[in-house]
Amino acid sequence: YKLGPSLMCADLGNLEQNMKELDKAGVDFYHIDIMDGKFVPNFTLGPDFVKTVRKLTDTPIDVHLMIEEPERHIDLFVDCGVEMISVHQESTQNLHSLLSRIKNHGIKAGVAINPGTSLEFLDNVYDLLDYIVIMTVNPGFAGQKFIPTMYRKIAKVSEIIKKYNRNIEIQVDGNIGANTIPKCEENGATMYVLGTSAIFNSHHTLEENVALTRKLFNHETK
Ligand code: S6P
Ligand code: MG
Repeated sequence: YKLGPSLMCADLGNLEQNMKELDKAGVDFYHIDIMDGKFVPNFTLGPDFVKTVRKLTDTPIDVHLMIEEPERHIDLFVDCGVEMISVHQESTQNLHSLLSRIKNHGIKAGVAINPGTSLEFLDNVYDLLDYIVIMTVNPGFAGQKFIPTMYRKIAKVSEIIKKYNRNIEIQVDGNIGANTIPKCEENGATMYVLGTSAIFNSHHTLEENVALTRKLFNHETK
């Protein structure tokens, strides 16, 4: 499994210090949420923030685009030097061509799927996918509650991937923590986005919280 802190939940006034601790804790990627106030009812980070993060770390950066018409803005994010970009199935009319564009830049391509979206479309784009992001909350805000029907969706996506016989990762995003990680793992999730539920809370230091999070996984599947 891979662990990726969601930087919208970091203490932005102490970003460098937060990232030093997280890199020391050995996190596998950084997840950066981009919201446009239209596709989702909130605004968050943008390309300048992504560039700042790039300067601070060599750890892979995963950009999660929650924006309308992502095809209009994709180059802005490609140019930030990131390793992974996910776009929402619901946000574009041209998913296949958009994913091809991302892959042509040598960047891993992901599709993010809202809780209410079905999985049939995957049959038409799986040849281009490096990862699938199962939204386990409706996107827009940190600190929401996990939607329990999403466990079955994770299991379904695992089955579909097996059927395709391709190496596609399953990322889960939204309220990932002690109460939800064991069941996500059981159902086949491989990448975990860590926000307020797992690490960005005042109970312990970031390093301690990453260590505690690792304990939630079944060691056999490490
Ligand atoms: C939600 C966003 C997520 C959040 C993450 C926060 O719209 O895509 O990446 O940052 O869910 O984690 P938590 O534990 O506060 O839900
Ligand atoms: Mg996200």
